[in-house]
Amino acid sequence: MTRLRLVLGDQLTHDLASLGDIDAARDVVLMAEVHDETTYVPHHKQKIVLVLSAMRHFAAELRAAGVRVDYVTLDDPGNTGSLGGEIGRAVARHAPSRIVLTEPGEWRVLSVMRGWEERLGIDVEIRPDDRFFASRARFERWAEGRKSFRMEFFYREMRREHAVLMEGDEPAGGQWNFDHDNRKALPAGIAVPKRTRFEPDEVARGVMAMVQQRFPGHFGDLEPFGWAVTRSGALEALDHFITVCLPRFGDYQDAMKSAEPFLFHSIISPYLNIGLITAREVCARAEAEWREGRAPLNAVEGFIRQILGWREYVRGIYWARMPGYADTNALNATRPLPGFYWSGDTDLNCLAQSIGDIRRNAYGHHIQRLMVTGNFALLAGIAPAAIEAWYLAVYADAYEWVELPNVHGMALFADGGLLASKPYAASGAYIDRMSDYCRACRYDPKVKAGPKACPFNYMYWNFLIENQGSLEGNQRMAMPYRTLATFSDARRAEITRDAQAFLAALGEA
Ligand code: FAD
Ligand code: DLZ
Ligand code: SF4
Repeated sequence: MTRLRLVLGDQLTHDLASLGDIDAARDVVLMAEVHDETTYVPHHKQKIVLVLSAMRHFAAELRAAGVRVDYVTLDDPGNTGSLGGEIGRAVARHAPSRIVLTEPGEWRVLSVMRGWEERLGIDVEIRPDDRFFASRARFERWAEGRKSFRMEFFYREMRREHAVLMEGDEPAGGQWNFDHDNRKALPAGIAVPKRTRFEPDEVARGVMAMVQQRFPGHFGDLEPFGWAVTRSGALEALDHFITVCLPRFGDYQDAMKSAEPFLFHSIISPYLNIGLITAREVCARAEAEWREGRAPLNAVEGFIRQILGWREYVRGIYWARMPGYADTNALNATRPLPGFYWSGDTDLNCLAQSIGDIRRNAYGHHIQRLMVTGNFALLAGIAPAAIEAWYLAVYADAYEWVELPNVHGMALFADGGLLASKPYAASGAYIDRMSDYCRACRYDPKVKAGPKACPFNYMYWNFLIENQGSLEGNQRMAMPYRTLATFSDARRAEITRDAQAFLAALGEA
């Protein structure tokens, strides 16, 4: 009997669980481009081009391997616009005995899929997504009984369990974490490598024309489009990172520079998140570089920690805490999202540069996300749901399972400290230390009050004053609160006055 196997746009992996035992003679793979998935947020145009082009290539690869693929394009006249509608039409076309799925990356999609069995009257089998090191059940076992989750302890268990960077029972180099060697500012004159970008092939050009015509109002520049849209292209990009950038990844992981959007970062998250390359193969490649003496341990450990640690950990939190996770708002933040998050039109140069990079590339690196756009949203008290919808739209790698914990937990502290032990709040001094943005800004990071003062400075202290009740008891916030206690009443009043004037003007931006 025919089994209908659905492959979603972020499941483009040939050994995907739902393709595992495929019978090429009888089974049918369904892939569908649908309006609902392309518009649930105004995705960056490049993200839509990447996903749909990669889907089309993946379908062609399956067909070349002898698999029957039923592929529905966005402009198919019968397209119902939803995954549920397309699975229903495919059931009518193929009369399968069962539907086989791999669990999707988002709660929103899983909750719809759970209703398919009853609606369609046939068996629906949902298989765990085994492309991650830790299954959802494995993370839940680790999390059970813990009041707060700390990535570092989870990461150590993952290192041991998967024998990554281990020497017997001990971590390679005698320590689990080499962060004290990392996170330097970028030295003047350092050459930043030119990155592998890809000319759009015929498939991508076709999708670009369709996206331009159908989604002109979506965020971001369509061109130049430089993403790989096949596994072989993604492997080429990975290879360039591993051989050219990895040795300095750790050192300059937190640095920011105008007109250098990628620095020494890997730029592989869009490929990892749609399955063109897998976390296991990326970690294995990085570890081999260290073992063969081509990259230092601080760089390789730092890089592997992002994937085997952070990426797995945020996914675990997402599934352990959804659907309620998104609804918490520990700091009662309610301000609407300022319009400049979409336009980039602001005189705060760090924000203008970071948002400009995203508009051009559908990419921003971690510190831009956390310490510029995220830090501003935290200090300004932007409503979590408003800023989360922005983060989900603007990056080529954005999927809720990874976006939400990073924004809600790490950047906004909206979960009250489940994920991060303290808010990542910082004044202009941090951005000045880690970037060249302040040099070309009309504000001055060294000025604390008045029209020339960097808004991050008074917003930082205003944030501490406004959230004193919630944050003062946090051990890791003791130092800034001790400093705040030394401020005179006049200084506190000045902070409040400057912050309120700035925030009031934001409402008009
Ligand atoms: P590198 O800096 O080269 O890191 C290597 C890999 O490690 C990344 O490709 C990614 O797979 C993984 N990684 C690193 N940090 C994290 C992290 N905190 N959580 C999960 N994986 C991580 N990542 C996404 O993939 N999608 C998102 O929507 C997303 N939203 C974010 C929002 C905020 C506010 C913050 C602070 C971080 C977010 N991240 C997100 C995590 C991280 O910033 C990106 O994965 C990274 O910048 C992608 O660029 P890269 O591939 O060059 O990463
Ligand atoms: C992101 C995305 C987009 C833009 N379009 C599609 C699509 O047309 N068809 C599809 O199957 N998947 C698409 N995706 C990926 C899905 O949004 C993703 O599978 C879910 O969000 C679950 O992670
Ligand atoms: Fe950003 Fe302040 Fe620096 Fe301007 S001075 S770039 S607003 S941190």
